[in-house]
Amino acid sequence: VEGSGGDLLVAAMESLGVDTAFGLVSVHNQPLVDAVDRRLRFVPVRHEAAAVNAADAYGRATDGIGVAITSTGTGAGNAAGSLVEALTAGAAVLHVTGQIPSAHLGASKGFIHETKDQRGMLEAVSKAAFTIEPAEDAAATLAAAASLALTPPRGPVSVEWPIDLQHSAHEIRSVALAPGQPPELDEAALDRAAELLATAARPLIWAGGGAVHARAEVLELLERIRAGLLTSNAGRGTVEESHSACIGNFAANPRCRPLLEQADLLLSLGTHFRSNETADYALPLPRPHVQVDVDPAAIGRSYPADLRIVGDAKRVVAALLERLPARTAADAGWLTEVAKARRLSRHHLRQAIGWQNDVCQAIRKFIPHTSVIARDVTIPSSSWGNRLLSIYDPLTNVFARGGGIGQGLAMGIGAAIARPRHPSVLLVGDGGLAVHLGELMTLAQERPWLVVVLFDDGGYGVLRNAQDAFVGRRAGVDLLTPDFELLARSVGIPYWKVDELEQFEEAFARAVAERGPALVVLDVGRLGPMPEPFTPPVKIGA
Ligand SMILES: Cc1ncc(C[n+]2csc(CCOP(=O)(O)OP(=O)(O)O)c2C)c(N)n1
Ligand SMILES: [Mg+2]
Repeated sequence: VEGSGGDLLVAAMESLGVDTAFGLVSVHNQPLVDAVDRRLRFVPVRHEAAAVNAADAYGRATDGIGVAITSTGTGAGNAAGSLVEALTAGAAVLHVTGQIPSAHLGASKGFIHETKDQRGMLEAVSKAAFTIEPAEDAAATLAAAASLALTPPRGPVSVEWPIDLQHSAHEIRSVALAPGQPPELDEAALDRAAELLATAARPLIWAGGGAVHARAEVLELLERIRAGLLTSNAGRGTVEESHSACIGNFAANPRCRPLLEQADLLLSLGTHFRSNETADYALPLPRPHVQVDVDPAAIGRSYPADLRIVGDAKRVVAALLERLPARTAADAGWLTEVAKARRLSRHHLRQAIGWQNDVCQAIRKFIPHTSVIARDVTIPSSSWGNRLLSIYDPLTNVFARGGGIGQGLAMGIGAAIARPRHPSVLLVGDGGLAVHLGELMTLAQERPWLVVVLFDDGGYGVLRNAQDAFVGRRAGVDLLTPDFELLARSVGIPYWKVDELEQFEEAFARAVAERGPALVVLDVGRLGPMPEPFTPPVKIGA
């Protein structure tokens, strides 16, 4: 059979198990949009950055890949910020973008949408970028791009497709994936690591985003060696956060300091020990440190590694379990210390956030463990959403890992479309929502089951707090916000306003019961400040 480039893209999506593409139509991607819309689902977003964010979250929420379609030039450029996020997060995205007709490529004649070195621009922000040329290479190029995106460490891969070659006739066949081969495991290093784990008295495990595919193995290891579990934000849910040995994303909390000091072994799994989670790499971590990562360059980069193991967490932890005795040398009292650190650090945070703890608990009460909790970069996310609001499954842990505001709404939409049988929730601030306010229309039009919980403090609250604490003068932080009730009404999204804490539970429960889009706005000014105003976990000043 023959078809357009769009039909070929549909065949690729079918091979990948992807039923939806997110994008913005243009003469430079018309055949792609047309075929996806005819045969699968095309979601028309209002900005190309949102297309990539939604595709990214679709991939994260399904443990797969998402597909984004953009136009040439400005359209591809608009996608760049979100490609940066997908690359930072190690999230698989197949980004297909237009390109000017192949006959004019590189000629700088000012062809409509022509861009100076579009592929170079995409290479800078993606894991890799390809150009489809000649047309006969299209299937192989799409397969190579998707395979690379899905090979750990995952990432976004861009494919630019000259418009004439999208229109030309393609032979339609399924697109065979060829993921990269995993590295050979170092048996001697595994033996040595097992010995260290078996003889440690007070072991800790630190699970990062690279550990989330090893859930059963990490749980078994945790219990076998009777360790405590710290996670990065990205590693949350590797073990359900209700587990008594799971301290979670609290390593930098002062109440965990004694535990870090007492521990006599650290096993880290697929983590980069990023600045926000390690007090800018100043957090003292236990030694010896056994570091496992699929990327050899990551080992020893942020913290010294005493033993290096290159490999993905699932295979490595399984190999360690084979080598470990049924019972190891852990101190009888160690798990008590772990549970204490877990309890004290959570208590410390609850004290710091005041009334917002009630909001946190109410959200957890009315959604199932399978619900995606998407988080934009707002104070409620950065303080409690990233820690206290328990995650039970890593697929539900969707947030901008690079810390860029404004990406949450499209991520929430993408995740909610990927998991239509479960309610999804988005935590977002008024500043973050304003970045891609247009996506409220996408939400209203597509009607995924997404409850948007908006914290309106009339500005960039976290920067306001930082300026108050460290600068003494405010600049660029106070914002006009719309009347959200009118805004919601104008696009047909059910709306609740919360000015008093007592109203939240009922409003949220009713919003979840909508089984579609809903907006719950908390007036943070009226609800009052947190006992400890939240400032960013970064150094301000020299
Ligand atoms: C793309 C991007 N631009 C700027 C920033 C800096 N920044 C971090 S948090 C923040 C404020 C977000 O405001 P809002 O969403 O209202 O949340 P709030 O802090 O008020 O809770 C800003 C501007 C950023 N992180 N990302
Ligand atoms: Mg705000």
